[in-house]
Amino acid sequence: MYILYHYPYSQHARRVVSLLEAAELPYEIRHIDMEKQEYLSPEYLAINPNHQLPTLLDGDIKIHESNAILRYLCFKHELNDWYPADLAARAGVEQWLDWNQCRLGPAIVDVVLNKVFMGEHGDKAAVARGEAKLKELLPILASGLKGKAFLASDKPSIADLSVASNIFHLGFAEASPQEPEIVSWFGRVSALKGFVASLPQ
Ligand SMILES: N[C@@H](CCC(=O)N[C@@H](CS)C(=O)NCC(=O)O)C(=O)O
Repeated sequence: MYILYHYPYSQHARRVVSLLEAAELPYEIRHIDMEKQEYLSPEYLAINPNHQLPTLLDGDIKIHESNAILRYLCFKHELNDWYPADLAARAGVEQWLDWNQCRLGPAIVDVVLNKVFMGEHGDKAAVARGEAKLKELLPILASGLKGKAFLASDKPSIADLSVASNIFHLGFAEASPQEPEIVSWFGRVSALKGFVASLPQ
């Protein structure tokens, strides 16, 4: 039984739930209330000194970094549909996983954290910076999806779960992308039962 330190409004934690649910892996949620700053508690810092969600425990193995957790689960359970062995498809999965962390993710955090979750304490300059970045990045995602059902092949992969968790997050700021390729791809990911099960109630 896996233990997942989780908060439903964490896009990083939700992507792990998407895969656990899709692959029907047994897990138990340990809810960390971010509003109450439980991620800064000494108990949680002993589990993840980065004070971030998610963290996955598999017996003595403790993993932080959401995409690393996705890869770990795929390796361990040979989830080859979600993490294809074919070199070209694998390269696509890796590319979009890293792009999501390094490029898209920070822009999404700038916008959603500061516009929505920080309320009146939000940093308006960060919102503007994030919005400007999204103007550059969303067309890149749209162009990557041109003529394709999913990011790396004709089947959904962990890259789709990872990127879609961020695209869903933009909805909180009423900033969902309007590019037709992203809209139709997001519709396909939104029909996946694991993705549906990860959404906050
Ligand atoms: N690179 C990390 C980012 C995790 C992350 O930023 N989690 C947020 C919640 S969505 C968090 O815990 N933030 C609190 C903090 O950074 O102190 C991952 O992919 O797991």
